[in-house]
Amino acid sequence: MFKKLFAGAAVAAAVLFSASLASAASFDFTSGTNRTDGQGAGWHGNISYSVDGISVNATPVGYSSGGQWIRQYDDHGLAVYSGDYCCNVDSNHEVDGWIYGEAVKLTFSEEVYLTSVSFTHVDRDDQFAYRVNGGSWTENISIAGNNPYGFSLPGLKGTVFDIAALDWNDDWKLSGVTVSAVPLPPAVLMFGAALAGLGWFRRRKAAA
Ligand SMILES: [Ca+2]
Ligand SMILES: [Ca+2]
Ligand SMILES: [Ca+2]
Repeated sequence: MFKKLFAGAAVAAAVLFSASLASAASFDFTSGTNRTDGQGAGWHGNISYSVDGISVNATPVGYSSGGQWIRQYDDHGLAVYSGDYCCNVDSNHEVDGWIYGEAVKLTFSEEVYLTSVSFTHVDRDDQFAYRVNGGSWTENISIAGNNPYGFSLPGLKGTVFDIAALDWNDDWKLSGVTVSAVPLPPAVLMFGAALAGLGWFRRRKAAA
């Protein structure tokens, strides 16, 4: 009896603990590890990754409605190509601000806290700007000496993050981001604990 009671309490405690622990996920865009779109190398309409149960879909934002592509360069990160097949051709295979500010749009499978972003191909004049859930753009932020760039904790809360090169001389590749899960509200935790308790009670009844 005491053993069972202890087991039930342990289950409830485990549910509480795992649900309230904000798990961090680190997305590395410089390798195919954790990639889930299965498209391999080359330019695509989207590229996706999954880490610790959180997945992200990365899509390109550029100056043409007809020719925006995203690519994962091994050892470098995500880059955007945009062109309209006519007059404007993107000669910079990075995320760049020439003619039109390009961006990598990151859409997560759940609401997260974005805690950091990291870049490669960073020069002294490279900056980035971002927006959350389609809101307004931030001011340009200098990257050099600030890479990876960490947001004030707990991070930026949202589901969709655009990381952009808006200035004409900004060009870089997005090499990774870290996020942490948004902890469940106390009501949900209580409900989870109640369910765990109920499960223990049922098992106990069945055993009797
Ligand atoms: Ca580009
Ligand atoms: Ca700049
Ligand atoms: Ca650069």
